[in-house]
Amino acid sequence: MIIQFKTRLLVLATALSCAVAGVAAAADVKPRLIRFGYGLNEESVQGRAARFLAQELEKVSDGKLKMKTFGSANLGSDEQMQGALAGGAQEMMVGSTAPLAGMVKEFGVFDLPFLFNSEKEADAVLDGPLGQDLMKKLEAKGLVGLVYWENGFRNMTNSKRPITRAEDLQGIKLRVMQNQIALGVFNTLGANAVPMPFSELFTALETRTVDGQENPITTIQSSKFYEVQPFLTITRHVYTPWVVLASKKWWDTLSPDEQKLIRQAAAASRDFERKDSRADSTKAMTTLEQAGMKINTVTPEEVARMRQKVQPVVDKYTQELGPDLVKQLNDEIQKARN
Ligand code: TF8
Repeated sequence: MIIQFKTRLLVLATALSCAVAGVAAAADVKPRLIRFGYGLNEESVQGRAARFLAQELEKVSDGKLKMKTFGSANLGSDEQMQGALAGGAQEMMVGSTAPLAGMVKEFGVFDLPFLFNSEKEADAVLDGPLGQDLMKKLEAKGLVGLVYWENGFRNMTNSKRPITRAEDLQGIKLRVMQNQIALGVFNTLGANAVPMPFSELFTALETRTVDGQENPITTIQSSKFYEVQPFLTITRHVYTPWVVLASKKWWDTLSPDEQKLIRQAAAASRDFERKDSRADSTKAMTTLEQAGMKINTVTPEEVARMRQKVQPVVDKYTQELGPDLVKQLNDEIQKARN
Protein backbone atom coordinates (compact mmCIF):
# COMPACT_ATOMS: atom_id res chain seq x y z
CA MET A 1 0.00 0.00 0.00
CA ILE A 2 2.58 2.49 1.17
CA ILE A 3 5.01 1.44 -1.54
CA GLN A 4 2.33 1.90 -4.19
CA PHE A 5 1.54 5.34 -2.86
CA LYS A 6 5.22 6.27 -2.91
CA THR A 7 5.55 5.06 -6.49
CA ARG A 8 2.60 7.17 -7.52
CA LEU A 9 4.08 10.18 -5.83
CA LEU A 10 7.33 9.58 -7.64
CA VAL A 11 5.57 9.33 -11.01
CA LEU A 12 3.72 12.52 -10.28
CA ALA A 13 6.87 14.31 -9.18
CA THR A 14 8.73 13.21 -12.30
CA ALA A 15 5.92 14.40 -14.54
CA LEU A 16 5.86 17.73 -12.77
CA SER A 17 9.59 18.30 -12.96
CA CYS A 18 9.54 17.48 -16.67
CA ALA A 19 6.91 20.16 -17.17
CA VAL A 20 8.95 22.66 -15.18
CA ALA A 21 12.22 21.77 -16.95
CA GLY A 22 10.71 23.67 -19.79
CA VAL A 23 9.13 23.40 -23.14
CA ALA A 24 12.50 22.65 -24.66
CA ALA A 25 12.53 18.93 -23.85
CA ALA A 26 9.14 18.19 -25.34
CA ALA A 27 9.13 20.90 -27.96
CA ASP A 28 10.55 21.04 -31.42
CA VAL A 29 13.98 22.47 -30.62
CA LYS A 30 17.08 21.30 -32.49
CA PRO A 31 20.69 21.90 -31.49
CA ARG A 32 21.76 25.12 -33.17
CA LEU A 33 24.68 27.51 -33.15
CA ILE A 34 23.79 31.18 -33.39
CA ARG A 35 26.40 33.81 -34.21
CA PHE A 36 25.63 37.09 -32.46
CA GLY A 37 27.66 40.17 -33.38
CA TYR A 38 27.98 43.56 -31.69
CA GLY A 39 30.16 46.63 -32.03
CA LEU A 40 31.32 47.64 -28.56
CA ASN A 41 33.90 45.72 -26.51
CA GLU A 42 33.25 42.88 -24.07
CA GLU A 43 33.42 45.16 -21.01
CA SER A 44 30.65 47.40 -22.31
CA VAL A 45 26.95 47.36 -21.44
CA GLN A 46 26.47 45.74 -24.85
CA GLY A 47 29.01 43.02 -24.07
CA ARG A 48 27.43 42.17 -20.73
CA ALA A 49 23.96 42.01 -22.23
CA ALA A 50 25.17 39.82 -25.10
CA ARG A 51 26.63 37.34 -22.60
CA PHE A 52 23.40 37.46 -20.60
CA LEU A 53 21.39 36.70 -23.73
CA ALA A 54 23.62 33.75 -24.63
CA GLN A 55 23.29 32.30 -21.13
CA GLU A 56 19.56 32.87 -20.99
CA LEU A 57 19.06 31.19 -24.35
CA GLU A 58 21.01 28.14 -23.26
CA LYS A 59 18.98 27.98 -20.09
CA VAL A 60 15.53 28.19 -21.66
CA SER A 61 16.45 25.74 -24.42
CA ASP A 62 18.08 23.17 -22.11
CA GLY A 63 21.40 23.81 -23.80
CA LYS A 64 20.17 23.26 -27.34
CA LEU A 65 20.34 26.82 -28.62
CA LYS A 66 23.96 27.84 -28.28
CA MET A 67 24.94 31.42 -28.94
CA LYS A 68 28.47 32.50 -29.75
CA THR A 69 28.99 36.23 -29.23
CA PHE A 70 31.47 38.36 -31.23
CA GLY A 71 32.20 41.84 -29.86
CA SER A 72 34.32 44.79 -31.05
CA ALA A 73 32.79 44.64 -34.53
CA ASN A 74 34.66 41.39 -35.18
CA LEU A 75 31.85 40.38 -37.54
CA GLY A 76 31.75 43.88 -39.05
CA SER A 77 30.32 47.32 -38.39
CA ASP A 78 26.60 47.72 -37.64
CA GLU A 79 25.92 48.40 -41.32
CA GLN A 80 27.95 45.43 -42.54
CA MET A 81 26.24 43.10 -40.08
CA GLN A 82 22.80 44.32 -41.16
CA GLY A 83 23.76 43.30 -44.68
CA ALA A 84 25.08 39.92 -43.52
CA LEU A 85 21.82 39.22 -41.66
CA ALA A 86 19.69 40.25 -44.62
CA GLY A 87 21.74 37.95 -46.87
CA GLY A 88 21.54 35.07 -44.40
CA ALA A 89 25.30 34.91 -43.73
CA GLN A 90 24.95 35.70 -40.00
CA GLU A 91 22.14 34.83 -37.60
CA MET A 92 21.86 37.67 -35.07
CA MET A 93 23.24 41.04 -33.97
CA VAL A 94 22.59 44.12 -31.91
CA GLY A 95 23.26 47.60 -33.22
CA SER A 96 22.01 51.15 -33.42
CA THR A 97 18.78 52.00 -35.20
CA ALA A 98 20.52 54.99 -36.85
CA PRO A 99 22.23 53.06 -39.67
CA LEU A 100 19.05 50.99 -40.10
CA ALA A 101 17.33 54.14 -41.35
CA GLY A 102 19.19 53.51 -44.60
CA MET A 103 17.01 50.39 -45.03
CA VAL A 104 13.76 51.50 -43.38
CA LYS A 105 13.75 55.29 -43.38
CA GLU A 106 11.13 55.49 -40.60
CA PHE A 107 13.77 54.44 -38.06
CA GLY A 108 15.03 57.99 -38.51
CA VAL A 109 12.41 59.13 -35.98
CA PHE A 110 14.86 58.17 -33.23
CA ASP A 111 17.48 60.49 -34.69
CA LEU A 112 15.28 63.56 -34.35
CA PRO A 113 17.00 65.65 -31.66
CA PHE A 114 15.66 66.61 -28.22
CA LEU A 115 12.62 64.31 -28.31
CA PHE A 116 12.65 62.30 -25.11
CA ASN A 117 13.09 63.76 -21.64
CA SER A 118 13.65 60.51 -19.81
CA GLU A 119 14.47 56.83 -20.26
CA LYS A 120 10.94 56.03 -19.13
CA GLU A 121 9.48 57.90 -22.12
CA ALA A 122 11.84 56.10 -24.48
CA ASP A 123 10.87 52.68 -23.06
CA ALA A 124 7.17 53.48 -23.50
CA VAL A 125 7.58 54.48 -27.16
CA LEU A 126 9.97 51.66 -28.06
CA ASP A 127 7.88 48.93 -26.43
CA GLY A 128 4.61 50.58 -27.54
CA PRO A 129 2.81 50.61 -30.91
CA LEU A 130 5.29 52.85 -32.74
CA GLY A 131 8.43 50.94 -31.79
CA GLN A 132 6.78 47.62 -32.55
CA ASP A 133 5.35 48.76 -35.92
CA LEU A 134 8.79 49.91 -36.98
CA MET A 135 10.26 46.50 -36.24
CA LYS A 136 7.62 44.86 -38.46
CA LYS A 137 8.75 47.02 -41.37
CA LEU A 138 12.16 45.32 -41.21
CA GLU A 139 10.80 41.99 -42.41
CA ALA A 140 10.45 43.21 -45.99
CA LYS A 141 14.19 44.00 -45.85
CA GLY A 142 15.18 40.55 -44.61
CA LEU A 143 15.46 41.36 -40.89
CA VAL A 144 13.45 40.38 -37.83
CA GLY A 145 13.43 42.92 -34.98
CA LEU A 146 13.19 41.32 -31.54
CA VAL A 147 13.69 43.87 -28.74
CA TYR A 148 15.15 47.29 -28.10
CA TRP A 149 18.08 47.67 -25.74
CA GLU A 150 19.16 51.01 -24.34
CA ASN A 151 22.07 52.80 -25.95
CA GLY A 152 21.01 56.02 -24.27
CA PHE A 153 21.12 59.81 -24.24
CA ARG A 154 24.07 61.05 -26.24
CA ASN A 155 26.61 63.67 -25.17
CA MET A 156 29.54 65.28 -26.95
CA THR A 157 33.26 64.85 -26.46
CA ASN A 158 36.08 66.58 -28.29
CA SER A 159 39.75 67.44 -28.14
CA LYS A 160 39.44 71.19 -28.79
CA ARG A 161 37.34 73.01 -26.19
CA PRO A 162 34.35 72.84 -23.87
CA ILE A 163 31.08 73.30 -25.76
CA THR A 164 29.00 75.84 -23.90
CA ARG A 165 27.12 77.22 -26.91
CA ALA A 166 26.35 75.91 -30.38
CA GLU A 167 28.94 78.41 -31.71
CA ASP A 168 31.69 76.47 -29.95
CA LEU A 169 31.11 73.65 -32.44
CA GLN A 170 32.37 75.85 -35.30
CA GLY A 171 35.16 74.08 -37.12
CA ILE A 172 35.00 70.95 -35.00
CA LYS A 173 35.18 67.79 -37.09
CA LEU A 174 32.61 65.67 -35.34
CA ARG A 175 32.07 62.01 -36.12
CA VAL A 176 28.39 61.09 -36.40
CA MET A 177 26.61 57.80 -37.07
CA GLN A 178 25.90 56.92 -40.69
CA ASN A 179 22.54 58.64 -40.78
CA GLN A 180 21.20 61.61 -42.76
CA ILE A 181 19.42 63.27 -39.85
CA ALA A 182 22.48 63.15 -37.57
CA LEU A 183 24.51 64.67 -40.38
CA GLY A 184 21.97 67.46 -40.89
CA VAL A 185 21.63 68.20 -37.19
CA PHE A 186 25.34 68.61 -36.47
CA ASN A 187 26.14 70.54 -39.62
CA THR A 188 23.30 72.91 -38.76
CA LEU A 189 24.66 73.34 -35.24
CA GLY A 190 27.93 74.48 -36.83
CA ALA A 191 30.16 71.39 -36.67
CA ASN A 192 31.73 69.63 -39.66
CA ALA A 193 29.90 66.34 -39.34
CA VAL A 194 31.75 63.25 -40.58
CA PRO A 195 29.75 60.00 -40.87
CA MET A 196 31.86 56.98 -39.94
CA PRO A 197 31.29 53.46 -38.56
CA PHE A 198 31.88 53.15 -34.83
CA SER A 199 34.57 50.53 -35.42
CA GLU A 200 36.86 53.20 -36.92
CA LEU A 201 36.16 55.84 -34.31
CA PHE A 202 38.80 55.35 -31.62
CA THR A 203 41.65 55.45 -34.13
CA ALA A 204 40.12 58.46 -35.88
CA LEU A 205 40.01 60.32 -32.55
CA GLU A 206 43.50 59.24 -31.60
CA THR A 207 45.05 60.33 -34.90
CA ARG A 208 42.93 63.51 -34.89
CA THR A 209 41.28 62.60 -38.16
CA VAL A 210 38.22 63.87 -36.31
CA ASP A 211 38.12 66.19 -33.29
CA GLY A 212 35.10 64.82 -31.53
CA GLN A 213 32.18 62.46 -31.36
CA GLU A 214 28.91 61.99 -29.52
CA ASN A 215 27.75 58.92 -27.57
CA PRO A 216 26.23 57.97 -24.21
CA ILE A 217 28.40 58.20 -21.07
CA THR A 218 28.53 54.39 -20.80
CA THR A 219 30.19 54.12 -24.23
CA ILE A 220 32.55 57.06 -23.65
CA GLN A 221 33.78 55.13 -20.63
CA SER A 222 33.84 51.54 -21.95
CA SER A 223 35.48 52.56 -25.24
CA LYS A 224 38.05 54.62 -23.32
CA PHE A 225 37.42 57.78 -25.32
CA TYR A 226 38.57 59.70 -22.23
CA GLU A 227 42.13 58.72 -23.17
CA VAL A 228 41.97 60.83 -26.31
CA GLN A 229 39.15 63.34 -25.62
CA PRO A 230 39.75 65.87 -22.84
CA PHE A 231 36.34 67.61 -23.07
CA LEU A 232 32.94 66.16 -22.28
CA THR A 233 29.79 68.24 -22.70
CA ILE A 234 26.50 66.96 -21.31
CA THR A 235 23.86 67.78 -23.91
CA ARG A 236 21.56 64.75 -23.93
CA HIS A 237 20.71 65.91 -27.44
CA VAL A 238 19.22 62.63 -28.60
CA TYR A 239 18.25 59.24 -27.15
CA THR A 240 19.20 56.47 -29.54
CA PRO A 241 18.22 52.83 -29.04
CA TRP A 242 19.88 49.57 -29.96
CA VAL A 243 17.81 46.87 -31.59
CA VAL A 244 18.39 43.12 -31.40
CA LEU A 245 17.97 41.66 -34.88
CA ALA A 246 17.75 38.24 -36.49
CA SER A 247 18.26 37.27 -40.12
CA LYS A 248 14.81 36.63 -41.61
CA LYS A 249 16.20 34.00 -44.00
CA TRP A 250 17.48 32.08 -40.98
CA TRP A 251 14.51 32.90 -38.72
CA ASP A 252 12.11 31.33 -41.23
CA THR A 253 13.96 28.01 -40.93
CA LEU A 254 13.29 27.86 -37.16
CA SER A 255 10.38 26.02 -35.60
CA PRO A 256 7.73 28.09 -33.80
CA ASP A 257 9.04 26.66 -30.51
CA GLU A 258 12.57 27.80 -31.29
CA GLN A 259 11.34 31.26 -32.26
CA LYS A 260 9.39 31.47 -29.02
CA LEU A 261 12.42 30.59 -26.90
CA ILE A 262 14.57 33.18 -28.69
CA ARG A 263 11.90 35.85 -28.18
CA GLN A 264 11.65 34.89 -24.52
CA ALA A 265 15.41 35.11 -23.96
CA ALA A 266 15.55 38.39 -25.89
CA ALA A 267 12.85 39.92 -23.67
CA ALA A 268 14.81 38.92 -20.57
CA SER A 269 17.98 40.45 -22.06
CA ARG A 270 16.13 43.73 -22.67
CA ASP A 271 15.12 44.02 -19.02
CA PHE A 272 18.62 43.10 -17.85
CA GLU A 273 20.32 45.49 -20.26
CA ARG A 274 18.21 48.55 -19.48
CA LYS A 275 18.74 48.15 -15.75
CA ASP A 276 22.46 47.58 -16.23
CA SER A 277 22.79 50.56 -18.56
CA ARG A 278 21.14 52.93 -16.08
CA ALA A 279 23.26 51.74 -13.17
CA ASP A 280 26.41 51.83 -15.28
CA SER A 281 25.76 55.37 -16.46
CA THR A 282 26.19 56.78 -12.94
CA LYS A 283 29.34 54.72 -12.34
CA ALA A 284 30.81 55.66 -15.71
CA MET A 285 30.40 59.36 -14.94
CA THR A 286 32.57 58.98 -11.83
CA THR A 287 35.20 57.13 -13.85
CA LEU A 288 35.29 59.92 -16.43
CA GLU A 289 35.69 62.55 -13.70
CA GLN A 290 38.49 60.56 -12.12
CA ALA A 291 40.15 60.16 -15.51
CA GLY A 292 40.42 63.95 -15.58
CA MET A 293 37.93 64.82 -18.31
CA LYS A 294 36.78 68.43 -18.19
CA ILE A 295 33.05 68.12 -17.92
CA ASN A 296 30.43 70.81 -18.45
CA THR A 297 26.65 70.76 -18.86
CA VAL A 298 24.93 73.05 -21.33
CA THR A 299 22.36 75.32 -19.69
CA PRO A 300 18.65 74.80 -20.33
CA GLU A 301 18.64 78.18 -22.15
CA GLU A 302 21.35 76.99 -24.50
CA VAL A 303 19.52 73.71 -25.09
CA ALA A 304 16.49 75.79 -26.08
CA ARG A 305 18.68 77.78 -28.52
CA MET A 306 20.11 74.58 -30.01
CA ARG A 307 16.61 73.21 -30.38
CA GLN A 308 15.57 76.33 -32.25
CA LYS A 309 18.61 76.16 -34.52
CA VAL A 310 17.89 72.59 -35.59
CA GLN A 311 14.15 73.12 -36.05
CA PRO A 312 14.51 73.43 -39.87
CA VAL A 313 16.17 69.99 -39.93
CA VAL A 314 13.36 68.57 -37.80
CA ASP A 315 10.77 70.15 -40.14
CA LYS A 316 12.49 68.81 -43.23
CA TYR A 317 12.69 65.25 -41.91
CA THR A 318 9.18 65.37 -40.47
CA GLN A 319 8.04 65.74 -44.09
CA GLU A 320 10.33 62.95 -45.27
CA LEU A 321 9.50 60.47 -42.53
CA GLY A 322 5.80 61.26 -42.70
CA PRO A 323 4.01 63.93 -40.64
CA ASP A 324 1.55 61.31 -39.36
CA LEU A 325 4.34 59.13 -38.02
CA VAL A 326 6.01 62.06 -36.27
CA LYS A 327 2.65 63.09 -34.81
CA GLN A 328 2.11 59.56 -33.51
CA LEU A 329 5.57 59.70 -31.97
CA ASN A 330 4.89 62.99 -30.21
CA ASP A 331 1.49 61.75 -29.02
CA GLU A 332 3.05 58.60 -27.55
CA ILE A 333 5.72 60.67 -25.80
CA GLN A 334 3.07 63.01 -24.37
CA LYS A 335 1.11 60.03 -23.10
CA ALA A 336 4.18 58.63 -21.36
CA ARG A 337 5.00 62.06 -19.96
CA ASN A 338 1.63 62.54 -18.27
C1 TF8 B 1 27.61 54.64 -32.51
C2 TF8 B 1 26.64 53.89 -31.63
C3 TF8 B 1 27.27 52.57 -31.14
C4 TF8 B 1 26.62 51.31 -31.66
C5 TF8 B 1 27.42 50.04 -31.44
C6 TF8 B 1 28.75 49.98 -32.10
O1 TF8 B 1 28.07 55.70 -32.11
O2 TF8 B 1 26.27 54.68 -30.55
O3 TF8 B 1 27.02 52.41 -29.81
O4 TF8 B 1 26.07 51.38 -32.87
O5 TF8 B 1 26.63 48.98 -31.87
O6 TF8 B 1 27.88 54.16 -33.61
